[in-house]
Amino acid sequence: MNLKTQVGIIGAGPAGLLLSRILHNHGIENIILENRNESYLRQRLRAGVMEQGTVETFMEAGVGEKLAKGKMVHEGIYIHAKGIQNRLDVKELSGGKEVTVYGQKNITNDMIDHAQKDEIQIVWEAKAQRLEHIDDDGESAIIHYSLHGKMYTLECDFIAGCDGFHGISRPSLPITQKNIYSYEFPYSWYGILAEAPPIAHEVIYAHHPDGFALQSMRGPELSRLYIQCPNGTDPGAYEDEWLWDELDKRLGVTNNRGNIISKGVAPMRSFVCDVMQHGKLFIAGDAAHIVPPTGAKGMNLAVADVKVLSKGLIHHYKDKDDDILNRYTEICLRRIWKVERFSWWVTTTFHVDENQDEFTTKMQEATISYMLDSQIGGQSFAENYVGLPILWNEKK
Ligand code: RFL
Ligand code: PHB
Repeated sequence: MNLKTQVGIIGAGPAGLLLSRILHNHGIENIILENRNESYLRQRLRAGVMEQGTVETFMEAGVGEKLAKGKMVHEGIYIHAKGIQNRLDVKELSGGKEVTVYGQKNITNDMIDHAQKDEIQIVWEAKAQRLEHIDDDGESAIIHYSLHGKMYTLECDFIAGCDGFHGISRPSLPITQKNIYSYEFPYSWYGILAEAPPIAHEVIYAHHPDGFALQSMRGPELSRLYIQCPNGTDPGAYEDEWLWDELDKRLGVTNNRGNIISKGVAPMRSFVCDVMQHGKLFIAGDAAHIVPPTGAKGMNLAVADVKVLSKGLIHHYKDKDDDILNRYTEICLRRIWKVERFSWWVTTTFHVDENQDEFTTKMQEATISYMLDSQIGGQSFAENYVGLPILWNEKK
């Protein structure tokens, strides 16, 4: 079907769904085109930790009733290093802020439910193939998309490219290699979801000679655990027994063991595209940047972009004011680079490279003890962990 709307959104991940909801709340028409089918989106397991500002954004957008009931609030984290279990009081160190554990899968389902209740159009299995008239040429922008083997168009005033790292929006911008900053880490994460009560009520980050490990959760009866593994590891590579023993050793706890219902391997990459807009096209979330998962920032960054983009579009339609839209890339990047730095720093502090020399290990241990022993070291971690503010004003 050929369609027409005000804002055409590509992708129904957290970025696309949230943008759609906020625009809808302000009377701005939008349609989402999503490549995958609905059940795939509803099952996809990913992020877990939300910054305070992310939770507030979902609440303000009116999709937070289940989040308010099901959320697990964390006031601190555990750091297991040199055989000792330490706790960092993030709430105290950040002046009263906290983070929340609530699965990306759950908030995705909540947003899809709301969209369907309010008859916001999500076209499933619709793959955007080509964008036309994205320049300021006085024409409507057009997304050419395929659906069940046929090509159609979505005509719109603006295109929001929320189509993740492998989407078509970023490559449709007039960018060159010079606009791309990328780093591949020499290790990956092996993640499991297990039907077992998490042993610690807050997240444990472990620095261990055999590699990083993390204990998190998705509910009172569901543990989410990760260990560092070599790049290219097969998800079937590790036996359950070996995994539990390795997790216990690295995390310094005796985990509750239960049925492992999911195993997956995630590579680790840092990536920034420093152009996030051109004419009528704006990109947001993983389409524009990737962080390694240590520090839990990917979805939070996507939400921050959407806060800026939605405000810019609301000002455009309601006040004919394009100041924020014009400065979209600049406002977002100011925060993105700091979050990239934090994610890279936590990753390189806690992971052990195969060929790591002893000096590097000592530097990692000193970084961790600085976080634990120094008020300012702890505050610096906590300020980033609970979420940095968006700076709206022009750079002085
Ligand atoms: P998404 O979620 O990738 O959604 C993009 C959507 O676009 C669709 N798409 C297209 N649709 C139509 N036409 C096309 N041509 C299309 N091309 C793509 C895709 O099907 C998809 O549905 O991007 P978005 O919305 O920007 O959201 C980003 C987050 O999903 C991501 O950053 C986080 O999951 C990262 N992440 C974490 N983030 C956190 O904030 N906290 C965490 O605790 C956290 N833990 C994690 C993570 C990511 C992980 N993995 C698997 C990489 C833990 C892991 C293991
Ligand atoms: C998660 O729960 O998936 C998680 C928690 C903390 C992180 C990354 C991921 O740093």
